[in-house]
Amino acid sequence: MLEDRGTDTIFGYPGGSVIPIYDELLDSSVRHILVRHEQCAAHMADGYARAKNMPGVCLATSGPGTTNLVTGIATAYADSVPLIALTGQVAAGSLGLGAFQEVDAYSLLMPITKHSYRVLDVSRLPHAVSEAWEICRMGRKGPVHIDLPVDQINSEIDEEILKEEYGVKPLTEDLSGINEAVKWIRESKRPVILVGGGAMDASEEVMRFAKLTGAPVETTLMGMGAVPSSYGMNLGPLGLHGRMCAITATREADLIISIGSRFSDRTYSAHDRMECRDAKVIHIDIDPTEFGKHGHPCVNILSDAKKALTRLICALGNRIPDISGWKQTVLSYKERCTCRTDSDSVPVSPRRVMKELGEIIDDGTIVTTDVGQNQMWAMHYLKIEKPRQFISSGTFGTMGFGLPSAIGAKAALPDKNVITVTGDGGFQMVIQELSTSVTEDLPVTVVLLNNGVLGMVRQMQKHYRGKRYSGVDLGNKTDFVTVAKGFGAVGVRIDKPSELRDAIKEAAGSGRTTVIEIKTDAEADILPMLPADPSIPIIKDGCCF
Ligand SMILES: Cc1ncc(C[n+]2csc(CCOP(=O)(O)OP(=O)(O)O)c2C)c(N)n1
Repeated sequence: MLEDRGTDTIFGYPGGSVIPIYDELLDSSVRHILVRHEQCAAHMADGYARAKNMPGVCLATSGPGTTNLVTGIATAYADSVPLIALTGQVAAGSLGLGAFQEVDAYSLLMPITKHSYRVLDVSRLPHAVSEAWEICRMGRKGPVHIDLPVDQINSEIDEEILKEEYGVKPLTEDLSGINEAVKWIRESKRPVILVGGGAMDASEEVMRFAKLTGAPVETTLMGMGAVPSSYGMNLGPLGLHGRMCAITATREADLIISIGSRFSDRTYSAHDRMECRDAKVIHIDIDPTEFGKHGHPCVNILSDAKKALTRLICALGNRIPDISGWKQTVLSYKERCTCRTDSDSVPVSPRRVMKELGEIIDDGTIVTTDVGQNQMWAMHYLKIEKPRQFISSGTFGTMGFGLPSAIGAKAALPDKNVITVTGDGGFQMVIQELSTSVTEDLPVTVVLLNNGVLGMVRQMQKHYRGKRYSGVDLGNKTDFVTVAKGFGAVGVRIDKPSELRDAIKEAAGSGRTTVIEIKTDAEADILPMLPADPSIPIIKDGCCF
């Protein structure tokens, strides 16, 4: 059934309870990617799904195989990524008896999936697969779990059952707020458009809306790529480490038009909230549970972003207020928001890495990131022009996401150049997947910012704990070039900024998995940084006005 629906790749790791599935895989067209740790099977399926915009599938055996999937599934759930997680289970008749490798996977995964099926009778399997496929993609996307007791997947199914039709309940929509939204847009003198991950499939409509209203645009981490970085009125990312021009514009706005963003604490901080308390909010979202969290007067439009924007554009017509003064103001903020990225310093400045990397990113490139300073530097400085070109773990902030999600993206779109930006902490959580990348011939380029520390945590200790560094020193003993070679990949060490561009270019064009280890400055901070406590001032440096 998955094959019929277009699944061409499954990321997994076998064990006794899923041997029947592995046996069937031999006779199917589906490619199986054997990972080195199940967490990475879920991250790879996640990267595949984000890059290709179709469900990713991961597969693990019962017990420890299933528990190893948990972080990867939670990551996909938190970022609304469509995934199907198949887990083996002990025989239906042994459930609850503490059989070998039994775990209550259904309960374990229920809070981090949109739905969880336990197939106690194989005749219900087609129903579960068919619904899972629909549920993971419809409305707010997310993972669905199917638990498969081994005796059931070992038994035969009546072919007639496969012909049955299954349906899921249509989505509820409420577009009744459109007229009020139009009124608010026409009254607004200082609107901003906040674009989140929910707008990823509506980038054309977002651009039409942005150009029609002329309102400045800012994105969340998940919204990167939904609006091209090169669009003049794109102020860049909002958030804890966002751009000061976007942060300042939001604070001065009288109307925030949010498209597929959920006002998370990392994007829309207590700092921002304090400053723009009186701003109104037009909130377009497919998930009604996200409405009202921001505490502003609001109009909520419960709908898919594409549909809501099409209606809104039509209802606005050409009666658009003149906001040229506001546009000039925010553009002057944008001009002041410039940072030096050309430093020749050694150890290398992470900003310089982003500058050099940025020069080689084209439409055929996908960038994934890990979590930490490396991720925030990538978000802050890379120019991303297309939807689904930038893949990062937002809400769950999962270290170790970068490399496996890159491998998943490469499996999804083999013609793309896939580059992952990572730190030495996160990379070492999943470093074994270099072996998967090499063995399965899914080459990716790893841009490793090796600062020898858990940089993001260290940065917080530096600023909030008076430089009392605790538990953040990774030491500088690991030779990543040798480790890369040990896995059959290419390893390159960069000490000088001038060597960066050629090294990245060569790696990307080589068709081989390459780790580019760049010794970076542990003292470099990603700024600005907005403290969680709004009474503490924003920490800035020379490039934040
Ligand atoms: C699995 C996991 N454990 C812990 C954290 C908390 N955390 C967030 S960023 C960070 C440091 C990351 O260090 P590194 O990978 O070296 O990247 P850097 O910040 O130096 O770029 C830590 C420990 C996390 N996000 N995920």
